[in-house]
Amino acid sequence: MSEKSIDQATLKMLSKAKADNVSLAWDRLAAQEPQCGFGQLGVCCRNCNMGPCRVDPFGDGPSEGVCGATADTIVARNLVRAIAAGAASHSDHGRGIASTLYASAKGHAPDYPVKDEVKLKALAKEFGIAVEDRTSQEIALEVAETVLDEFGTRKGSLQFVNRVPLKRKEIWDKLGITPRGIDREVVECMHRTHIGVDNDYVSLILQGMRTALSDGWGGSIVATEISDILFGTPQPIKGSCNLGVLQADQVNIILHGHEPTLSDILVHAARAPELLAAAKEKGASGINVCGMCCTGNEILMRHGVPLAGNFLQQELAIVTGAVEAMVVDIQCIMPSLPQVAACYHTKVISTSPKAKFPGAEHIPFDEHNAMEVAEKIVLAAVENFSNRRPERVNIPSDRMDYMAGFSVEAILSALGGSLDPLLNAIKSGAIKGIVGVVGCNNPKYKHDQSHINFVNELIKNNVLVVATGCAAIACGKYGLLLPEAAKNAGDGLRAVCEALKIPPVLHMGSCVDISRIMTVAAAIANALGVDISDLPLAGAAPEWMSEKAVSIGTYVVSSGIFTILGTVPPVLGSKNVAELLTSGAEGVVGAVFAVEEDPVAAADLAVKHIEKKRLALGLEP
Ligand code: NFS
Repeated sequence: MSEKSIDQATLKMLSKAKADNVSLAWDRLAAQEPQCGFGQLGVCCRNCNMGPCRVDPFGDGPSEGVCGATADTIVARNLVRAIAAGAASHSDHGRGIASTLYASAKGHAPDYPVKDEVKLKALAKEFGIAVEDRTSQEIALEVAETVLDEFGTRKGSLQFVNRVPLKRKEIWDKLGITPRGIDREVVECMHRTHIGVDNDYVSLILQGMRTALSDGWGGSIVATEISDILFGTPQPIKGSCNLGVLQADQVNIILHGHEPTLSDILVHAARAPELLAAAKEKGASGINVCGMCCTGNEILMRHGVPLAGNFLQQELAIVTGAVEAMVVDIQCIMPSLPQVAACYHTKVISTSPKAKFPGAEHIPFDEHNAMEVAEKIVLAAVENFSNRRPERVNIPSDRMDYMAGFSVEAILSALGGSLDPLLNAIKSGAIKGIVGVVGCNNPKYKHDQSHINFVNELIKNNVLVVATGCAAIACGKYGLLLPEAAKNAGDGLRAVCEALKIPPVLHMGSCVDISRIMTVAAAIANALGVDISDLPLAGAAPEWMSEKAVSIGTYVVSSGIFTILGTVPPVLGSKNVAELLTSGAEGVVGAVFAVEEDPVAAADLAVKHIEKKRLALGLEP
C-alpha cells in the first residue's frame, strides 16, 4: 500500500477501500497493465477508418499508416489533438464564466452581482472600454460582450497577448503563432489533424503552440479575470485541508470539479438557516461544505472553505462513508464515482449539461435561478444524512492548516504595492528565481511524492514556489502553504518570507489561474525591460496526467519558460518531435521541455536553469 501514496489519509482510505471491496483508480491501473506500448509512444492513429494504424518504433514492422502518415506525423497530430482538448476545456470554462457575467449584466442572473468593481474597471480599461459616467452594469455588459468576442474568428489577435513584452510578441508574430480567436485555434487543430491535411510535424506543433497560447493568454485568463469580478479577487486566507476536514457529526457535501459558478453559490446556500434547521432535524450538528480539486481551490481562495483533497482522493472521500453528497460540474471527475458511491450512501449529483455520469443523479444547474437550485442540492444532501451507515464510517484524522489566496493583487499588496521588493530580492539573490509547480496526480506515480520532494528541494535552494491545481493541494497537505514552512527554506528565501509573513509556496489558485502566474511573469519581464525567456523562472508539472496539462505546458514553454514534466508524455515514438520539444524549441521560442521522473533530479534541473538565466542577466548565480 505504501508504494501508492505518501499521504497518510490516502493510505488509510486505501486500506478501508480494500476491506470494503471497493475498486479504485490504482486497481483499474493494475488491470490495464501492461499498458499499450504503441499508445505510450504516441504512434497509434485512429483518425480515419482505414486504420487503426500503428507504426513500429523498432523498425521491424510498418513505418507508416495506410495513408502514408509517418511516426512524426502521427505523434505530432496526437499531441496537437491533446492540446486542442486541453485548451478547449479551460476556454469553455472561461466562456461559461463570461456568459454568467453577461447574464448578470443583462439582469438575468440576480444571484451573480459584480463583487469586484475595481477589477471590472481595470479590465474594461485594458480592453479600451469606457468607464467614466457608466454604471457597473453597463460596463459589465460591454466587458462581457467584448470578452465573448475573443472566442470568435474575426479578430486579428487576442487582447491579453498585449500583457507580454514586445519582444515576446514579435517572436510569436514572426512564427505566426499569435493566437487569433480561441475557438478558431481549437477548430483549426481539429481540421489540420484530419486525415490528409497538415502532415508536417513542425507545422503541426506550431499550430499546437498557437492553440495553447489561446488558452494561456485567452480562455484561462478569461476564466480567472471574470471569476474575480463575479466572485471577488482572492486575498490571503487560512483554512485546512485533507480528508480529515470531513465531520463525523455533520452533513458533508463535497464540491468537485472546476467552475466557481456552482460552487461559490452553493457555499452560500449551505448557510441558509432553514437548511441548517433541516440538518439538525436529521440529527446532524451542521452542514460542512468542502472542496475537491480545482473548484475546491476556487472556493478555498475566496472563502477559506476546507479542501478535502486532490485528484486521486476523490474516490477516497466517498470511501470514508461520511459524504452525503458529492456534487460535480465539469472536468477531472472520475466516471467511477457512482460505482464507488453505490458501496456507501453517498449521492453523486451531476449538475452540468456538458458532463453527465451514468449512475449519478442529475440536478441541472442554471445560472438564472442559481440559489434555488443550490438550495435544492443542499437539501438533497441533508435528506441523505439519515441513510448514513455508521458502521461504514471512518474519517481519517489527518488534516493540515494552510494559507492560500495569492492572486496577483494579493501578492502586490503583500509586497507593499509594487513588484520592487520582489525584484530586489531576486537581484540580490535572496530569492534565486521562481518556479511554478502545477498539475495533477497520476496513479502511475506515488501520489504526492514528486510534488513534495520537488518543492522541498526548490525552497531549500532559495527558489520561491508558486503553485496551483492539485500540486498546490499537495503542498497544502504537507504544511508547505504555511508561513512556518519558511524554516525549511534556504536562508535568503526564509528571510524574505519572514519579513513579508508569507509562505515559501504561494497558492495562486486553480489550473486556469496559471494565468495569474503568467501575468506576474510578464509583469516582471516588463519591469526589467527583458523578455520572459530571460527571467530566472521555470515551470513544472511533476505528476501531470490531463490533456489540460499538455496545453498548459505548451503555452508555458511557448511563452519562454523552461518546463519540466515529471511523467513521460506520449511523444517518444517520434525522435523528431521529441527533439523539437526538448531542444529545437530553444532557438524558436526560447524555451524547451525536459522530462525527469525523479523529483530531486528535476529540482536540480530547475536550479541549474535558474542559475544560467541569472548569469545571463548579470546577476550572481
Ligand atoms: Ni488541473 Fe484542476 Fe487537478 Fe490536474 Fe484536474 S483538478 S484543472 S487537470 S487533476 S491539476
